[in-house]
Amino acid sequence: MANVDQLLIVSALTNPEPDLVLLDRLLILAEVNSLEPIIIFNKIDLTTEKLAIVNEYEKIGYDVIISSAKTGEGIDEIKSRFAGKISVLAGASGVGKSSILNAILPELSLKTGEVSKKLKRGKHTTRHAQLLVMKNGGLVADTPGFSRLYLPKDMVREELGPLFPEFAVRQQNCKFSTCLHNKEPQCAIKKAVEQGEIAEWRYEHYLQFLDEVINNERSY
Ligand SMILES: Nc1nc2c(ncn2[C@@H]2O[C@H](COP(=O)(O)OP(=O)(O)OP(=O)(O)O)[C@@H](O)[C@H]2O)c(=O)[nH]1
Ligand SMILES: [Mg+2]
Ligand SMILES: [Zn+2]
Repeated sequence: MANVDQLLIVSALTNPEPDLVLLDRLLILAEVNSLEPIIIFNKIDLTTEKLAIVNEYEKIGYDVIISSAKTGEGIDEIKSRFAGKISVLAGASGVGKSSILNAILPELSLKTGEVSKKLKRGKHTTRHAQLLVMKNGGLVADTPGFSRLYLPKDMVREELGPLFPEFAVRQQNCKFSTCLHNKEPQCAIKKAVEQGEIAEWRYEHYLQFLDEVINNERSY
């Protein structure tokens, strides 16, 4: 889709469980494509157990909104972000993308579907991306949920670290300017992970993505 301004990355706090690998991939995708990322943690009516995750992304500096399509919490906030912009909602199936849009504009009557109790996943209710006109002049695309997403094939290893904002502000303290925060000694990123300043899962995802990027480099 051309001329998209912002990517609203929707995750449920539970049912389905948050997929933080997918979230971190989408954050990178937004950054690489110069889209403003906004993280929405939906279904706050179901649990308050996962607030540490929310805090972590806020601490990094991301724009985070907590919402419930059911109680209406955070819905006005999301609505206000649509004004005058082209937005895309993305995230796993069943997290509530279509439900959030219905909460903002009930006339949309978008089809929603229950999360499978057995598989603990959404049922891929939205089948095609759909561009919707909001009353405040925004255009929003509802998209089908997905769980697999690859990093851009032309990315090179040095590009990855700076796309993690909490790495970007620390990497000048690594001993080597070319540090990939992997096996190198005196790495400021690894130190920050050990000291609990950077979330372990963010660092683990970084290493996983680094592997992927290095494999892509070989086949490119
Ligand atoms: N309790 C609760 N349920 C919600 C909330 N948002 C959505 N749901 C429910 O979660 C299920 C999935 O919602 P959808 O809106 O279809 O999810 P989706 O992200 O559009 O899913 P796909 O179209 O498959 O990608 C439905 O049963 C909704 O009623 C919420 O904030 N709280
Ligand atoms: Mg949907
Ligand atoms: Zn380093």
